[in-house]
Amino acid sequence: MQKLLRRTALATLAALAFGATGAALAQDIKPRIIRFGYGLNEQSNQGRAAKVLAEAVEKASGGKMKLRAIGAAALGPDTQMQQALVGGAQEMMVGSTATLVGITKEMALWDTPFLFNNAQEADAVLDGPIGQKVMAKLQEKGLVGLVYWENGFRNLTNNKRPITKLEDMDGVKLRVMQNEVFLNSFKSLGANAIPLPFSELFSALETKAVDGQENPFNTIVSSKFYEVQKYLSVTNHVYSPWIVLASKKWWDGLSKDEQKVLLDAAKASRDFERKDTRDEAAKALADLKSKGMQINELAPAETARMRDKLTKVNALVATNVGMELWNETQAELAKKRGK
Ligand code: TK8
Repeated sequence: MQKLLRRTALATLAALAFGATGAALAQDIKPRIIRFGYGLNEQSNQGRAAKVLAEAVEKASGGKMKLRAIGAAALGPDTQMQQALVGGAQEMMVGSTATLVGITKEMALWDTPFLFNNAQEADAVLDGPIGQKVMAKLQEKGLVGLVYWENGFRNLTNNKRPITKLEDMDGVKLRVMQNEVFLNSFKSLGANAIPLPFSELFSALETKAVDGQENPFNTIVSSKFYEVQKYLSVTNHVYSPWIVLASKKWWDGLSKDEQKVLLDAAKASRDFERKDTRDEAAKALADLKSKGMQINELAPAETARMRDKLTKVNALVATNVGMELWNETQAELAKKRGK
């Protein structure tokens, strides 16, 4: 009986495996090499998810579509890759929505300080109608958005002093993303905000060209910022998504089957990435402490003061993304919060 069961199970597995390849064979899928660029290194949440994406594409296409994940900004910083996608010189990438604002202004919505209170709100809005509407705007500009990944809630590191109150930000030379809202946010908090591409950040910290930076725990770990930064202040001042993009020029030449392979694989990578990122973030503080960082959490009253200062930039975001989208987002969040 045991044996019989095992044989049936094996036969089923074989049928499934054959079915999968059979289906891939029957589909309209051509051999393709896909260059997929990203900014962090291979041993990061971004790198791990890129690998999962590559495997999913390979499997679903019966080995015909090969996604080459190229990390550490070897294909250039986010903005350079975006241009390569628009021009059709590169097929795919993952990067920050914040650096996309120059192409699609609606992406600035995600730069709103303290927009989301937790990851569940972020998932719901990003994967829901609002996130999809913002993503669809990319098409007019030569890009196709597939899914949002989690970069995460951002926190401050620096070498000057622990940030325990608003005034501690005074004059801190802080690297920010190349993005107007981030630049304005940190200026209004009193920092000396300096926009730089991520690929230049580690050496800017190392050479003390800047005092600090802000990124989620995961990146502080994977990019080894703890080697060149003393203080970590937990502010959670904004949630940053990453977005998986394809060149529209290239995408429009794919068959429906090929597009489906990529979209399904992108969704699988998203689900993996969010879980992996959250698991890692939950352990990161202990990890960073053991690596010698001095960590402090901002007192609620100080967070409130920071929040207060930052509401100034909300008007800027609203103007950039359009009042309609802004109001719709606020209404959606109010509904989710039961207000
Ligand atoms: C990686 C960047 C990074 C972002 C930044 O390419 O620039 O600080 O948080 O994740 O997109």
